[in-house]
Amino acid sequence: MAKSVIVINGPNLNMLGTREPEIYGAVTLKDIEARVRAHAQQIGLTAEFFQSNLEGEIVEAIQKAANKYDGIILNAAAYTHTSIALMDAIKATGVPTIEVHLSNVFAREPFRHHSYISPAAAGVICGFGAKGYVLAIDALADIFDT
Ligand code: CA2
Repeated sequence: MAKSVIVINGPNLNMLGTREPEIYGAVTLKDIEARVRAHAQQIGLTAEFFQSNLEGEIVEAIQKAANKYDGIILNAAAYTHTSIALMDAIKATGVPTIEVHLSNVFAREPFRHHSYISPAAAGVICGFGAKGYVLAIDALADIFDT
């Protein structure tokens, strides 16, 4: 059976393409989903998508992934820098998780340089815009194959 991936996006990412294109690009979340779905299919994976502005809903989505998906791609947005709950959820599921950020968080304000997600993640991709999600699919495919 094809390995499956859930792509989880956090707060405000539903507004992509409408504001701050100089930081986050002009693509919408729907565009990103279409690109990721197409690439996943090309390499024999399936991808599903979830976005929420609420921390608890994201915790629940990560918990539910434990018995349903083989990998997680997570852009926790601002919760990256604040949420011990998300870190604990990722550790508890044991599902390989790739942390993605559209922007290069290390070239931005110091408060964006710390991530609670990174210690629980298999790897981190940042600064490549929407392409980062596609790279994360390839990273998970490599993990699945090893
Ligand atoms: O670069 C990323 O992907 C971030 O996760 C985006 C978060 C930010 O808090 C992180 O430090 C880095 C912010 C997402 C906000 O998304 C917007 C989209 C359109 C318009 C305004 C905000």
